Amino acid sequence: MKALSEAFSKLIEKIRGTEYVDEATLQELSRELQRTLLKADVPLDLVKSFTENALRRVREEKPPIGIHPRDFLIYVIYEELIKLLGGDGQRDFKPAKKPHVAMLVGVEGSGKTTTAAKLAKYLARRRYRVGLVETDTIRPAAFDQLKQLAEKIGVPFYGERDSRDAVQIAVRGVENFRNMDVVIVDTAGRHKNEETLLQEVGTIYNSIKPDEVILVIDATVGKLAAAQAEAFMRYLPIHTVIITKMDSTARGGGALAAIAKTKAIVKFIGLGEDIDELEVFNPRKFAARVLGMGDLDALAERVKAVLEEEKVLEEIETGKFDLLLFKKQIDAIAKLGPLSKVFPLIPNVKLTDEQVELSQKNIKKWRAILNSMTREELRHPEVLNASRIRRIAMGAGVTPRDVKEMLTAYENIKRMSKTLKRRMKFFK
Ligand SMILES: Nc1nc2c(ncn2[C@@H]2O[C@H](COP(=O)(O)OP(=O)(O)OP(=O)(O)O)[C@@H](O)[C@H]2O)c(=O)[nH]1
Ligand SMILES: [Mg+2]
Repeated sequence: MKALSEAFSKLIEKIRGTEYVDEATLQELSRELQRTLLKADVPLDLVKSFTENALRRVREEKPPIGIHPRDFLIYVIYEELIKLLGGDGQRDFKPAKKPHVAMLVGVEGSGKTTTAAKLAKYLARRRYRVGLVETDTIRPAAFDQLKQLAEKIGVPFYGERDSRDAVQIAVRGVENFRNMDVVIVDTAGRHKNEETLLQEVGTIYNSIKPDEVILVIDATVGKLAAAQAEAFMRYLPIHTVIITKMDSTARGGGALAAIAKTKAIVKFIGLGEDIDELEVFNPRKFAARVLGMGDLDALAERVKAVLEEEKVLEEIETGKFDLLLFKKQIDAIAKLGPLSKVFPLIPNVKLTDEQVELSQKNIKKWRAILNSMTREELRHPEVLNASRIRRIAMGAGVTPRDVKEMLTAYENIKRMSKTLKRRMKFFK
């Protein structure tokens, strides 16, 4: 994890230090990006598609207005990295029924028993009543291992020290905790061979029909995580994945990417041996950490706002321009930050300081006015009459004259819209 973020941070530093992002620079950066991803053990096909996508986007999409090419490059790498890690989406643990039965499976030493306890603690802290069940009858110390962890975190435990029948322990354990919110069932990892292990967890699955099967994978296996997941998937469904030991390897990124490719969802990552070292996996946060930049989301927001703005301009060009679209556009522009910073970057728009200041003031006022309008008024500006304008002005804390001025500006833009080309000309 540390090695990975060091490699990526170096790359980002390099990009930040480049003055021009020309083709030669792009080629060099892309080779370095590939090396970094391969070092993280990201599967080769994903490395290729990652760099190809990033390069194509940088070449084709072009930095939006006001965004420096190198910032755009960082933004693209950031967004592609998030995609590589499984994308945005809900990952928190939300039990849908009572009890929610979760079963942990995984190969020997992957961290199942430790993770069962970590998860129990995580949930207990969120006020869920949790029960822990140990079904490992093969490793002699498994019973005591989980029992002790359960006592340490104050969560009830079920196990049968002398039983040899993992399936029956699972059934009785789930029955024993039927009044709990969540039951976590730990399974064996050590077995005669892979086949008998997979058969056993398959049988336990069919006997207790858990709501969630969680595959626990050791991050040090890197890209082999996918093959491991697929092996288990032949015997039982894998709903979610927890990747452990992210703290002790540079291959964690590869494991995460390989799992994302199987479409299984990584919900948590383990970051140490301690019982508290479990974290909800958030690809966005993780990518930002790996790239070693705190302000990435601010950059992403800015790029998205500009892209949104450009999209609105396109919509304007196609002619469906009502006040709702006008409002969307004003909102997008407002998000770009101080206009004094934005305008100098737009080609062919030269404004005096007073004009910039006036635009800034107008934007504030216009947002207030637009926010005081009903959806019907935004959609069909023609319904606006004197009494509606008075009501809107009152709501926005402006004069009816301000409202009329905004409407005039809107009408002008609408008229100009045929020739408007990706420029915020109307603020002239
Ligand atoms: N550094 C680190 N070590 C971990 C993490 N999770 C588990 N471990 C360690 O990995 C080792 C194996 O953990 P267990 O929880 O016993 O693994 P298991 O899958 O239950 O093992 P079997 O029951 O034998 O299959 C222990 O020494 C744990 O302390 C983690 O996130 N980071
Ligand atoms: Mg175990």
